[in-house]
Amino acid sequence: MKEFDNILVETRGRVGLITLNRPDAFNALNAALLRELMQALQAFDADEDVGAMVVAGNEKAFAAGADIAEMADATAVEILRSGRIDLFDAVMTIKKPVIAAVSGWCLGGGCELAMSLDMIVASERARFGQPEINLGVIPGAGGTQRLTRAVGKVLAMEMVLNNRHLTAEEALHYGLVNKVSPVETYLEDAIKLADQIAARAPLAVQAAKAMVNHAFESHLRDGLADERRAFYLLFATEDQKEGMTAFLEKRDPDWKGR
Ligand code: CO8
Repeated sequence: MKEFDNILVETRGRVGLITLNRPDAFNALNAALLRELMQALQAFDADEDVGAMVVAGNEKAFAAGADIAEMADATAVEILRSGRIDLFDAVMTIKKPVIAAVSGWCLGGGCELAMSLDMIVASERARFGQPEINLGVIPGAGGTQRLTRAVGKVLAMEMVLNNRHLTAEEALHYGLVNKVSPVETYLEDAIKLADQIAARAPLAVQAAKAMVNHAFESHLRDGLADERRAFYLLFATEDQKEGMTAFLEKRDPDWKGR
């Protein structure tokens, strides 16, 4: 993959690892970083040797939000035309699972980015918040919507209206994160989780991700009908035959992604 200015990219086995790399600004999400992040996610999504991805920051910050210096003087029309927020929407087009590995500050657009990915492994030092109210604005990339679905109305209200932060343990308690790990191991734990998923039947993993996400956007009856169609369709894959045969033959399956 090509070199980037604001992110680092590498593979660990079948896991694509993207590290946000603006440490001097707590990984504040400027437009260039967001564009590079999307390019890297899309490149890994298209790479058959990658089964899942991890997006990480560093120990002090996953990301402290959108880059305030870049936005401070913008007009409404400039912000609209810049397409920055559209880059968050583009994350939703990624088919393979993406796990956020979060330590330190995970604020504003950083929290919105983590929530727009599929799972979150947090270090014990992670702090989640939507502090936009302090800047005279509100979350603009899903904070009022995804946070409310994740933690419920009253806590989301407190976080968005009054800048209440969540510790990692609180985030686990309220269902915002999957797991809290020591700061020394959170990244490896996120990669391990991604690695386990990357070893599973690829087409079934992608269908499963799509259907869980679908649950947020559809009525139950429509979601159930779409899930059933995806289930039927997987019987057209070689991996379904292999998975069920391997179970009956009491051996490990050999997934082909076909
Ligand atoms: N944008 C730009 N620079 C930042 C940001 C940021 N979000 N956060 C930190 N920095 C910079 C600081 O300016 C400072 O730079 P310098 O050393 O050059 O002065 C450096 O990072 C270190 O920051 P501090 O000195 O403030 O460090 P502290 O340890 O005292 O505080 C905090 C750390 C608490 C993280 C503090 O920096 C802070 O409150 N940051 C801002 C958090 C915030 O308000 N985030 C929300 C931003 S708005 C947003 O995300 C809206 C998203 C909408 C959609 C997305 C569109 C792209």
